[in-house]
Amino acid sequence: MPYFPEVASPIAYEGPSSKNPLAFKRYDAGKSIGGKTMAEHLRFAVCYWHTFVGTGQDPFGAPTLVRPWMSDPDPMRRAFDTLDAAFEFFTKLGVGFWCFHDRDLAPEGADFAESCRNLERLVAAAKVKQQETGVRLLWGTANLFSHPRYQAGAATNPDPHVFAYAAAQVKHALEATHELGGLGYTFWGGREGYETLWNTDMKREREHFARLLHMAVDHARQIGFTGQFYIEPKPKEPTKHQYDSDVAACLNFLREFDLMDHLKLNIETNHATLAGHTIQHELRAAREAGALGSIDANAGDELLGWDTDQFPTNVYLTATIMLELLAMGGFRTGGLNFDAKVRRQSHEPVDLFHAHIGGMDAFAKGLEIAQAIRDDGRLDRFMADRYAGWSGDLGRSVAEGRASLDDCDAYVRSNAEPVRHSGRQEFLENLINEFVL
Ligand code: XUL
Ligand code: CO
Repeated sequence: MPYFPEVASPIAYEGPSSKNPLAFKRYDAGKSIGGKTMAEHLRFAVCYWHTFVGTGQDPFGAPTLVRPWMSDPDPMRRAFDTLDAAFEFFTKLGVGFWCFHDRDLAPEGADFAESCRNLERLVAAAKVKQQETGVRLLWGTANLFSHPRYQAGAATNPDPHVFAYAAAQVKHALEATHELGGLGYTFWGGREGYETLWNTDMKREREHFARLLHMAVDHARQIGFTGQFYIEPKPKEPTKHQYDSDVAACLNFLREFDLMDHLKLNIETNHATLAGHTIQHELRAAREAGALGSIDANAGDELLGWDTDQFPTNVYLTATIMLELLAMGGFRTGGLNFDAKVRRQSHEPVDLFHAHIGGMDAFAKGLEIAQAIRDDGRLDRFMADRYAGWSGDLGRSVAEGRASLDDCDAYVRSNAEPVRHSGRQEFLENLINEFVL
């Protein structure tokens, strides 16, 4: 029995004039854009946690989402049913990748050994499904934040016993990821932060967090996992202050603890907003450090100050993201993972299709806009002209470290006042809109 009987397989591209809500209007997987297909550029992934095991529960009310695959009272049978629903969904949607946490895929058992066995059974079943469908694992991760044992953090817990628990869980999640041929492994600092500094040794906790990452890198080497590790910045939620608060904080952390060679960043739109940045800023900061790895594609609500994890529908936003991605030459190991959830009133399974189709179309349009802006060349030329002075004698001698304060003093004395140039912000905003409108 299919879980999504109303959806034909796979969702077809019907073009911009289609009125079929279960068809793509922009995402045409095989269409070539700048030498690569849309599917190759966008590398869409579906997340397991919100999409298949999210319930719609909020602090004010009970679960609302109808999820027929979650109805069996036996947790393991429920997990296998959920796996069936997930792979039916991936295939019908036509995405190439998925992502999971260990505990979304398999339930926690009575003790750690049973939890590990549960995970192994689900991984074996998922491996068969991957072979049957060709869907690949973009990244795996461990849930080190839901269980009460992690209430004071995982790697940053004051108790080394909890650190060891988290490390053991990472070992098995990493091995599961490896077994499934995962292209990456993500660390998001679930509760790696603090509620109050009155009870927190921040220096020690950050050192321990780095230790866990080094242990994971060592274990990967030992088991032959060559996928990319990611760290995912987020400033707050669940803790008041997360140690991986934004891209700059993560880069500093990776440099401080000698991890730059081993981890890149997995950047999420709503986390950027919570950090008081734009996604454009966060992607640019990571890209310029050679550390942009993957993207958790979603959107926040500017009127709400929390992680609403909505599906991205704004093409201005997706165009901005795709401009940064094209500027770095596209994804290598990463992709666009919809770390997003339907609203709790969108309780029917088919709403999952509407949500993902909308997100994929918004990114396909964003890709087309970004490629057109690059092909047009005016934006790049404006930028090159704006900094052209740095190719002259003065600019080069400063940038290359040959000029002293004395040299600058002499230069200024023998030249007239610098000529001011307009930043042309509104002109450039209009230029972008030429392609968006
Ligand atoms: C939490 C979040 C996580 C990570 C994976 O805000 O984004 O789902 O993506 O642990
Ligand atoms: Co995320």
